[in-house]
Amino acid sequence: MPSMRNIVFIVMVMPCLLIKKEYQENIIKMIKRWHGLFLMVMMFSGQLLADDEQSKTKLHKSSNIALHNPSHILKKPKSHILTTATLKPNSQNSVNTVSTSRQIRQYFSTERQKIKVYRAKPSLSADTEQGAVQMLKGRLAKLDSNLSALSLRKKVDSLWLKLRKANQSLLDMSTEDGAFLFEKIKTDQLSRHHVWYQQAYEGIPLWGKHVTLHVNSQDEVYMFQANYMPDKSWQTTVPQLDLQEALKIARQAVNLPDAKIKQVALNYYDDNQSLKLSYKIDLSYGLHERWLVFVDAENGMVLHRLNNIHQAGQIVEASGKNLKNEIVSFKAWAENGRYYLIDPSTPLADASYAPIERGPNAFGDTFIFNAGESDGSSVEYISSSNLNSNWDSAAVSAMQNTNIVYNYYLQTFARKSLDNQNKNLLSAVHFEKAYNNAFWNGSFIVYGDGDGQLFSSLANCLDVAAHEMTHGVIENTANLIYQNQSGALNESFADVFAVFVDASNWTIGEDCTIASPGYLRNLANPNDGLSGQPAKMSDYRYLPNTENGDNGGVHVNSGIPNRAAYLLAEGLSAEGLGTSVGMAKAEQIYYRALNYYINASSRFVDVRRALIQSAEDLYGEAEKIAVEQAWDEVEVFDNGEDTSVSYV
Ligand SMILES: [Ca+2]
Ligand SMILES: [Ca+2]
Ligand SMILES: [Zn+2]
Repeated sequence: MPSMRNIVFIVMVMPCLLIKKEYQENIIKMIKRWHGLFLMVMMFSGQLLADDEQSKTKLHKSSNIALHNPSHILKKPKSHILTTATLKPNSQNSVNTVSTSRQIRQYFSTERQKIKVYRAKPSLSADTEQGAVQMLKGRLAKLDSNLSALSLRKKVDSLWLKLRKANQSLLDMSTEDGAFLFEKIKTDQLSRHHVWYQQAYEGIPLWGKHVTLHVNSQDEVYMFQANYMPDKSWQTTVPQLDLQEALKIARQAVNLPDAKIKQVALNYYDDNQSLKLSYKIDLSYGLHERWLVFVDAENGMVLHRLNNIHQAGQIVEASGKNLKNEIVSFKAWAENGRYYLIDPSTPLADASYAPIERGPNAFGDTFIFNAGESDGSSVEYISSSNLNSNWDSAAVSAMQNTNIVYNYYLQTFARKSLDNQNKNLLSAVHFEKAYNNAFWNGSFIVYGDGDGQLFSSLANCLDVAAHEMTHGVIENTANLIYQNQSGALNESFADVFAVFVDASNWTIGEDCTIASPGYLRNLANPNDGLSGQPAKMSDYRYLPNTENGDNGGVHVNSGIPNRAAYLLAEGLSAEGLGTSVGMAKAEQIYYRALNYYINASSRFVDVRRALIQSAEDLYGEAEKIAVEQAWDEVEVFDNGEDTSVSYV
């Protein structure tokens, strides 16, 4: 299958960090083992699947969770059935007529003076965006003396109604029956009562909306807390979606077609825009899966899903020594007394799930794996029995550098991971024995340990992590084709952003290169480096577009655009050639060009033009001139003619 081979060759060779002639043997060796990487990817996904299936099967057999009959749970008294009627509009002086938060603030400051308390000064906290009171404190309401013989439950209900009626315009809460459902009451050692109510509309709960009333032993309300929806004129709806259809949608939403339905109820779900009538469906599967899914009862859209397993594991703050012997803090996953080098909160802090059992989610998590000096066919989780010691130091470095690069892109460009859509950040350390390279394979950043002569562990190099992760960013932006000039630009952008991230020097690989001169490449002086590179077009090397020719010299000719980047950011000033724009402007100019003005087949001259356009967009004439000077220096001129070159 030659086509399959070629695909794998491209995947393997594209991200290689070095490919000077004397190291091409390594590449060729690697290519000969092409089946190794292919196997790794296949085996890896296969292994997760196998584990997942096994544990599910096992758990399935031992678990015995009773299936509730949803039709019983769903059945509601007749008064709870919704109509298409609309609530009457609010009165003119209600909070909802106040449109801006500033007006709402003013409203509350006036209203604060008028809180109906029977004694003492009240205090008020409010959500000024929503126009909703969060807390009232003071002597807010006292039970009428003729009611003191009533049961506790009747007394608190009466106090609650009294408080609402006395402060109707402030609270903007319905005083109708069914607007608040009693939940529970607790009495503490000071004989104070704490009462919880669930907000509802015509008896259907508003999910997550509760109020708490605090009553002292003299039957006075001394405090009130709330998270509620002010009484808007809600449009009522009736469920259009069939229950069985909703259950099917919910099972699909959590990818568990055989999940058991533990409970179903109609709820209103606040999606921050409106109140949606929904089926609230509580699902379980085995012991490790417990989900709450909200399905819109009108159109079947999944409004929200929430993993309800809390005891299985949790994200914890851990620390360990990296390859530099520094103590590094990072997030880890704690489960069954072990700690794993997994951060499910980066790049997306969504609901926790079971990362050990299920492996990486579709997106949104960071995992560091151990290839165990293999070709990746036996990757394992990295874990420690101690939160703050005994961690694999190469893995700690990989986690640390992944976080730094992720945060760089987030903070500098508001970019959410490599694809700007919270793609998983997956790395593997200890790839093969004494492997002198690192690569990006489209899913994983993979690090070798180095042979101890040419390189030490490549996971120690922040700029290597940034280089490989930037290949992932490029793949999701300009997607420069990995051959000839566009390929050299792919390599160059990976190096340039590696310097923007690791900004203290213009060299690549100084923390993991043992052989002289102690780094792999030098953007300021491309001739000087473990693999010497050309620094201007007159030294451009016309290599064949083959594996042996480094795809037309992608790791060779990248020296030319590399030096142009150095000149733009610092070198023009440093070498007395003009005025550089500084790192902060340069990185914005480069990022904008990569996103909007560079395409898959761009040549050097196209990037010169793209950077000029970005400099003009973002800054002005001085920055535009700096781009022109930088590219003139490396002899990439723009005379408006076709400057494409032919390849041997
Ligand atoms: Ca996540
Ligand atoms: Ca560096
Ligand atoms: Zn590369």
